[in-house]
Amino acid sequence: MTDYTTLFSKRARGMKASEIRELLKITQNKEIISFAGGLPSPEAFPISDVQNICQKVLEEDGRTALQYCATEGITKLREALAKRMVDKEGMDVTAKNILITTGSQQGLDLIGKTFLNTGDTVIVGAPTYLGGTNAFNTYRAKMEGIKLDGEGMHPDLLADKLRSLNLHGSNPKLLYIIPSFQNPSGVTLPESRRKKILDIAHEYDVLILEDNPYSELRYDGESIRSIYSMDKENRTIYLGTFSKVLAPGLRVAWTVAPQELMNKLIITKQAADLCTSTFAQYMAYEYLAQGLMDTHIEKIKDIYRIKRDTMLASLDKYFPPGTTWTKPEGGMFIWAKLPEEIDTGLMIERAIENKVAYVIGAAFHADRSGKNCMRLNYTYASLDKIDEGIKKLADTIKNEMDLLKKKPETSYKPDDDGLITGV
Ligand code: PMP
Ligand code: G9A
Repeated sequence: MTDYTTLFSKRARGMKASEIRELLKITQNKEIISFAGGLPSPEAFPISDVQNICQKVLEEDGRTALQYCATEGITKLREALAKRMVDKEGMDVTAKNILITTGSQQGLDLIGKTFLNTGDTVIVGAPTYLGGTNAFNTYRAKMEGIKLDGEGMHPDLLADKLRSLNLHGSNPKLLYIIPSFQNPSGVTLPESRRKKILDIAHEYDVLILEDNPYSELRYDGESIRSIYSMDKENRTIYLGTFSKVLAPGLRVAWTVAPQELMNKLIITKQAADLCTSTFAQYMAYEYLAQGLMDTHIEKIKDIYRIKRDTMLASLDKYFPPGTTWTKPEGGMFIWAKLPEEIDTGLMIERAIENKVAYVIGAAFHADRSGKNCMRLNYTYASLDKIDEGIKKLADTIKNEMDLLKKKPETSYKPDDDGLITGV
């Protein structure tokens, strides 16, 4: 065999490596201060609680916890999550609406596999989570990006886009939304926009995929109801995960869907992995049942709030004129916009040489725009490294500006469009 590429499916040929996953390998080098991956703070992992639970699960339920389980997941975890969705997100759901998945990344893939044909259109934010676009891309969908402002997707822009696509004979199937503390921008959709977006989805008969890993990580302000809880027409599918609030290594997440869809999603998952790790599900259940989840979330919120404030203060202190950034009320990310002539994709090499990393803006745009932008994660780096890392990054940007031999004050167009990407 010399040329395997001729054997690859069209689907596999179109698949691209995730820039986040690739960077993760580089940032494992301890010398590099990483603002790249959206990783929780490793110092905050509740290791001894997990150890105690592990012991309990093995002693009391070892024979079932180490066995295969139903594809939809273990009943007591589905029940506990349904109750949590009712209490925390105001959803009208029971265990029958919950499918346990291996990370919400699997939820994204299962939804792509279940709904998307080659050439179908998915509406996404510009920027949006690249794991989402990668999942939809696997099923050869077309992505249509809608620029975001400081409050996420503007319903008018969404309506305009759907109208013009309709005129051209395209009826998008899916609208992918990360409503709270969006990855990568950190911005949050206000309740009024959520309602309008639902109305528009109704008008154009589009399914909404509400991906919500971050809403419980709110550091200021009031929480906002989920889109799923406002939906009277069963057109929303919701993704939740333990990854950001407990530990991504557990790989336990859940998809909430109208019952009519459940059977199909379960069949799709059967072919993917039979079931999510039974053992990990028992662990997640015990963590919830012992009431440890809420205490842990309060603890990490206190840690992350300080980290966010530290990063914002360091950005104020060091970033040069002509740069702007979002000020998120929660989640894990700040989105920074640099002068237009800077390409963060080219600058990343210099940043890594300077021992600091971020994710490049183009990675979060289906059309590879957003070249002058970057995503900064503030939860992973230790508190004492955040200031040092932002200083290194600011120095990298200033050098880049010098290299381009342009003065930021004269070359940069002021950010008066309210959009968080490009001009
Ligand atoms: N969706 C979003 C918006 C995310 O940020 C992430 C992780 N960064 C995921 C899905 C996937 O998370 P997991 O598979 O660990 O649940
Ligand atoms: O490690 C991953 O791929 C999960 C993190 C996602 C992100 O950085 O957004």
